Amino acid sequence: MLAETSNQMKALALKLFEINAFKFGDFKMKVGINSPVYFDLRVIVSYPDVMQTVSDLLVEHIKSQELNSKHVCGVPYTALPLATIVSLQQSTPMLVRRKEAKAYGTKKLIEGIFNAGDTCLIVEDVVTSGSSILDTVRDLQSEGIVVTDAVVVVDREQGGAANIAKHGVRMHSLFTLSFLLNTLREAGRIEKSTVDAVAKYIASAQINSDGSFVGGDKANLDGANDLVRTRLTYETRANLAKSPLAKRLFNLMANKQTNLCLAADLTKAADILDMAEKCGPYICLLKTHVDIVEDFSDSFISSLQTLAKQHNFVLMEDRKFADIGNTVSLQYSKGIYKISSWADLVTAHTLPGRSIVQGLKAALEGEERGVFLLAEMSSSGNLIDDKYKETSVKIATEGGDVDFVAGVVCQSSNCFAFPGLIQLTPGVKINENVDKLGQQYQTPEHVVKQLGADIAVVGRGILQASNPQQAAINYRDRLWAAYTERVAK
Ligand code: 5BU
Repeated sequence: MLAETSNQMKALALKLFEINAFKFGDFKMKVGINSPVYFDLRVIVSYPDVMQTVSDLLVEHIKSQELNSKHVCGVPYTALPLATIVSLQQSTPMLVRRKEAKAYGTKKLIEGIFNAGDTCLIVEDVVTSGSSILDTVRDLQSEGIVVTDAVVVVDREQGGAANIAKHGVRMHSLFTLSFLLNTLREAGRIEKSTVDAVAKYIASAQINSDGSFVGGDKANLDGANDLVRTRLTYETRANLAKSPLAKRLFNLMANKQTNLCLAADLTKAADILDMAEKCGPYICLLKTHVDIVEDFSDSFISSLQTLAKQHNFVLMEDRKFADIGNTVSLQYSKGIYKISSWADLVTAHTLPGRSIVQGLKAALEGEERGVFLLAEMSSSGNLIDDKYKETSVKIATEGGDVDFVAGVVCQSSNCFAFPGLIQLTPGVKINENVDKLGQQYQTPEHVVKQLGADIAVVGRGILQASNPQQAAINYRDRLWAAYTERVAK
């Protein structure tokens, strides 16, 4: 590879990681097991510059490998736009494979003009077992078209090349998973433990073209679970986070050794400041409900910010925004509280849909901020069901705003898989199970070890203790011990 191309490839690898075209974590795969790496190259259609670079490199690859053919055909659907650009750049006519033959009319499987005996180059985005390529090859061959080569963007190195070679098709990949891992490692974007976990998984998860595993032993997949979110340290997760605020908070938690959030639900500014002063050294996050403060003032906020700096904790306004984008944008930045001017983090419901995230982001003027999206609540009888929860997590992990989403407020470890997000869990108290108004409590150990909390929110457990500072120390110690036990397993 030429040095210039090699640099271009490395830059593209980093860019693909940045735009979430691939992620590390614990993901369910089509073949029925979990994988520590997940590719979604569908996102590149939203980044014309990335699309351009990928297709330029594909064309260069086709030329250097002398893959001359009469037609090109993309494997539906992700590779279709790529195949279109390759076709345009090379003036090679395209063929389009229908995934389902039309129920009416001509029942054609392949659209485009061709003759039996014509050659066709396959274009594909990501190859795992190679079965999608083989489906396309089969349909082309049934029309008499000759297929000998496929260019692909990423080879996951799980046996796809060998599988398609058995059917007489050579695979030419732009990237291998190993190259991507090494490039990210070199650039300091992932840790060695991530590289090792993925490498271990790839070595043991070789797949036949029918989707079965080589050796047939699904239970023995080394590394498949090594990137489970709750087993990773906060340091590791800081490196995997897409949101700058999540990165900052993970690092702060690791350095300060605390995963305690104080819910400072008091109604006098002086009381909140007093509590922040006493508990500051033991918390990573101080959470406010600023609309319950009776004597709110700008000087209260500046004092709170000074304490946050002095004791190194992050500020979260638990506003639970829930309106249309335009309204939340105003609620976030205007009015008496001007939340966006001081709160590092806010919370929001996903009820209005993805536009809530865009609305909040639109209010910012360059400040580094983040949002936690609610996927579950701790109150008994709340109306959130599994579908709502799943969609909330999708909003948090997919789309163009993932750099703004720092975490998810939820009550269970299986709520989301991506280790770069922080799980915030309220409803924590040592000596009580419920309050009189529907709040349900769990112990510090239970929320961290069983429910997957990364940060536990404690309000009245500390605020109403006879010695709040001692209570904060106690909660901090128990929560941190539970976390260290969790990651040591
Ligand atoms: P408590 O005093 O520890 O019960 O306070 C819990 C805090 O967490 C309080 O500020 C709530 O508004 C907040 N909270 C919650 O309790 N349950 C939830 O599901 C969500 C937030 Br979301």
